[in-house]
Amino acid sequence: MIADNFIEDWQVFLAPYQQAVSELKLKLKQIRQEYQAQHLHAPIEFVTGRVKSKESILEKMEVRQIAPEDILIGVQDIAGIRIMCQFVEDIYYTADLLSKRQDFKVLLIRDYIANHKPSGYRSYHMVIEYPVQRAQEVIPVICEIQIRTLAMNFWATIEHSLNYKYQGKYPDHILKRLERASEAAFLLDEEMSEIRNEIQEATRFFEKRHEERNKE
Ligand code: 0O2
Repeated sequence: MIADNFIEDWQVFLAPYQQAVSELKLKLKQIRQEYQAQHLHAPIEFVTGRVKSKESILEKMEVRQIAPEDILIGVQDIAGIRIMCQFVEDIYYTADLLSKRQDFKVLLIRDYIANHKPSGYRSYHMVIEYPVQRAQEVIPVICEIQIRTLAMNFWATIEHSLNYKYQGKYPDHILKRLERASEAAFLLDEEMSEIRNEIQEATRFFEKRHEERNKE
């Protein structure tokens, strides 16, 4: 493992990333609440976030041969936000909302939905620069936002766990199953998109009923 002493104090180094993740999670969850309050289809289903551990950062640097001085450009997902959506259309709608925000700048986009990775991975990645207000300074923090459907997330979560075991060197039968599962997730998204108007109407009806019942 690569030595960790090129960062003087990891806790201090990671603190702005932690703040960025907490603030962004709160702000993005707010989008869902805004749509729900107006009885509109919410483009965001749920939001999660995490800060990469020191060990995981060092491991990525080692695997990708990233020099210590390149950590900030080389590891862009130290702060990671994941947005889950019901439909593929919601992903692009959400990406558009995010690209128009005033509180961060989008640096680059990797669209693994239009072009999935060879692994079968599909997701929409946005690398942003988010200014974190600390006590005495503003620190621009790089953060990766992944936007995906529930089906894409299901596949990626399973594949990620399997990857721990096989380190990307899957036996043929597993590789084949993963490819088929990725294709199945793609078809599921397509089918759901076809009936999305009905689903959205049903959701609105259910939420309204739920609200009325709570008032009684
Ligand atoms: P974690 O935090 O445990 O999820 P790049 O390949 O550098 O051009 P990319 O894909 O944006 O661009 O960056 P990178 O570093 O390859 O991947 C960043 C994150 O995207 C990963 O984080 C995963 O969350 C997700 N990801 C990318 N490719 C795959 C894939 O093939 N399968 C799955 N399951 N997830 C993927 P980490 O580093 O895995 O850590």
